[in-house]
Amino acid sequence: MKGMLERLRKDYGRKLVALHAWNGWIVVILALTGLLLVGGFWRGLLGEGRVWLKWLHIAVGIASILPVVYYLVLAGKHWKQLRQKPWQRFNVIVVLGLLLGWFGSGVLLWQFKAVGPRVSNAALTVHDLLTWIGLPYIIYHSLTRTKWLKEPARRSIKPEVRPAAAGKEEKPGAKQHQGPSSPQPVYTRRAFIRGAIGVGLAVTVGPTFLKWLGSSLGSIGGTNTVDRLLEENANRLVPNPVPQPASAQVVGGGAQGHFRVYTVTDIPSFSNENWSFTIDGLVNNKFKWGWEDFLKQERTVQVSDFHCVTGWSVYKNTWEGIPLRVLLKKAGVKPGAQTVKFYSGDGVYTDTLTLEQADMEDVMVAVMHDGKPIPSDLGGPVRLIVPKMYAYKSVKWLTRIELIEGEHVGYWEQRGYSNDAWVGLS
Ligand SMILES: Nc1nc2c(c(=O)[nH]1)N[C@H]1C(S)=C(S)[C@@H](COP(=O)(O)O)O[C@H]1N2
Ligand SMILES: [Mo]
Repeated sequence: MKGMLERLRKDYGRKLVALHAWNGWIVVILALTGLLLVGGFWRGLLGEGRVWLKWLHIAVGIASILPVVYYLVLAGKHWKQLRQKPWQRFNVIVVLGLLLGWFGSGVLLWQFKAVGPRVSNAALTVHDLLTWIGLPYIIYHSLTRTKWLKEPARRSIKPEVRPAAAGKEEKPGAKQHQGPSSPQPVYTRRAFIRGAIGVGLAVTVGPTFLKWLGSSLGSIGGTNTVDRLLEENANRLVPNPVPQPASAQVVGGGAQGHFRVYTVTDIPSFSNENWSFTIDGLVNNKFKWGWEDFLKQERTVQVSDFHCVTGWSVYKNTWEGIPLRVLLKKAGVKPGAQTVKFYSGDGVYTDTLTLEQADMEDVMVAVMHDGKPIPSDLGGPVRLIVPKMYAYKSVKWLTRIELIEGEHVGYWEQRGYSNDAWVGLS
């Protein structure tokens, strides 16, 4: 063991440089794949590619621990070397903290099913927070250390090793007049460039960071952005549904957390003219309702949590709608039917439940959230809610339910998501 450590530590300087380069590339890959994954914009474009990207991000993320562990083997010597350089020591601590934090929270996000939503939620917050702080830090760090900045830096630190100065008798006073290569202006230029990069990053990344911070803190405070989404509602369905008392009072006390708007298409918009709700396939009574017919149906109210596989949840949603089992009863499922297939009005997204799953009492065709219509961004006017399963089952803009024989593979399941969507520990 000792011999092995010795061997690992041999050639220490060259190895540190190589480690640093490896680490840099790993961070670049993780940053790019991570930002693509988080950007809602890419969902539809990437499709199946998104699932591959996620696996790449996870695999490289796991591999990222190797250079860290290797560094720790070399760290003792490096640390002593940095005795006189508190800022470099600070930098080492920050980068190690970032890498370990990203790694730990990343493993928890990867294992979302085993750890359950509460842990995933916390891990996602940590992962995001480290990204918003760490990425600008690392970009700043690497930009200010590229060669063109480093060379003058070296000269300014050690002016005595400049070949031009070497061997010459130093005449007092002569050094002050060496023009642009004298230490003072070089330092100023470096400081200026660093400052400019810092300001540039603050301006570009800052607003997104503040927005994220605002919404995370907002969700802790119990407010969320649903009201804002409702103001921007693209749907034009009249009249508005009249909430049941439990819904109007928001018996759940108001949703906690905020929805990330996920869609694989453009957000569709509906009006009384182009919206309808159909049940067909293997049923005795097919029907197709317009908006006013839909509103005539009896509705119930439930309070339930909503979990996405990517780590975020919204707790204590007060949903109002028609229980799916009631609709299926009304339609009269024929004996040959095995699968309930849900179609989105976006024309692309589908998902399924087995008949047995569809019979769970909290599966709901929802039309209101916290006493208000569901905004178009969140799947309104009518979306499916399957509280006991991850939210990719909760089809937005639900317009059709078909009873079929055999199986159908839903949109994300076709692209690698598990058919088993049960939420684990809660
Ligand atoms: N039509 C449609 N329904 C959908 C999706 C989608 O992209 N299109 N995404 C699913 C996923 S993965 C999640 S997490 C939730 C997100 O719901 P939200 O956008 O209201 O937050 O909707 C689900 N239903
Ligand atoms: Mo999701």
